[in-house]
Amino acid sequence: MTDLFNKLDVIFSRYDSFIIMGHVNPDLDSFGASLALYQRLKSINKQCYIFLEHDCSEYSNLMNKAMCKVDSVNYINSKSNVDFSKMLLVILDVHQKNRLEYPNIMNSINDIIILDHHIKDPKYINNTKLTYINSNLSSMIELMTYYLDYCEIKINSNLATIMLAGLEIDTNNYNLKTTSRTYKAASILMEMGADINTKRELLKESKDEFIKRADYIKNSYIINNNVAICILPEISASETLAEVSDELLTFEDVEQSFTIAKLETGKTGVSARSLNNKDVLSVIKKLNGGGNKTNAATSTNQTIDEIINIIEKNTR
Ligand SMILES: [Mn+2]
Repeated sequence: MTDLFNKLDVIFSRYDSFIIMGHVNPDLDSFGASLALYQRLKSINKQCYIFLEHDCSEYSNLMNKAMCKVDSVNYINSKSNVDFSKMLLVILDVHQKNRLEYPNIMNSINDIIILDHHIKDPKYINNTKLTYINSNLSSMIELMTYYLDYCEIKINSNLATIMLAGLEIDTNNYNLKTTSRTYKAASILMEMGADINTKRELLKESKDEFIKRADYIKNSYIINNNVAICILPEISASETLAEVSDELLTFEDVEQSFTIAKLETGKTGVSARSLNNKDVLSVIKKLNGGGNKTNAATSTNQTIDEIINIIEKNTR
């Protein structure tokens, strides 16, 4: 990674001002990584903004709590009176235009860097100064922790805590894509001052959210011996589908999970997860989706019955 960090530093040295942007519906991985990069750029005296289009009250409860814990960060949105044209846009935790926090920024920006850990989508943003997409990384936090460490940047305890929380969310408590380097990143964050009690407080969810998810899971069922199917009864965010699929895998005898719901786009989303190297990607590909063997998703115009039929036939 030293190679990448050197390259980043060389590119950063050529610009005076920066915008950092994550994906729409920011989470603690994209936000924590943005804050980390912000600290790095501030340490080399750069002008720097984190782009968040909305007020904290419009984001998730978790984001809201995290945003209250950080101070003296310059945020920017599409209404800000700033000339983007000479700035370097650093995109974190996403690499498709339509999934950016503010896709229209692409009309007023020339120079871009992308750092991501998701599986590369054919619709990736091209013509960048640098694109680093490594789907073996657990999270952006993992990458940014090593970058801060490499740059010997000191961060405050609240930021270290937010980053540790982001790492735990993206890995589902060190159950997904976790390697020795992930645990080492957690250890570095602890040394940087992450506080376990504050992190627990930050990650607390409301009882209502818990019960809602438990209700979804209560209505899930098993087909083909080890395949859990869960249909959500309302229009849902794709993040929710992923959470439910992750959770279904924690139950005995479940080796594959498929969560299905109507999305805000009007399409139907399917999030699939598996254990023991069972291949859910081949099923999701039949629904025009993508991902990898153990973690795949799609959004499709097919009906829920058609989708279940395809899952049923292809997981036998
Ligand atoms: Mn992430």
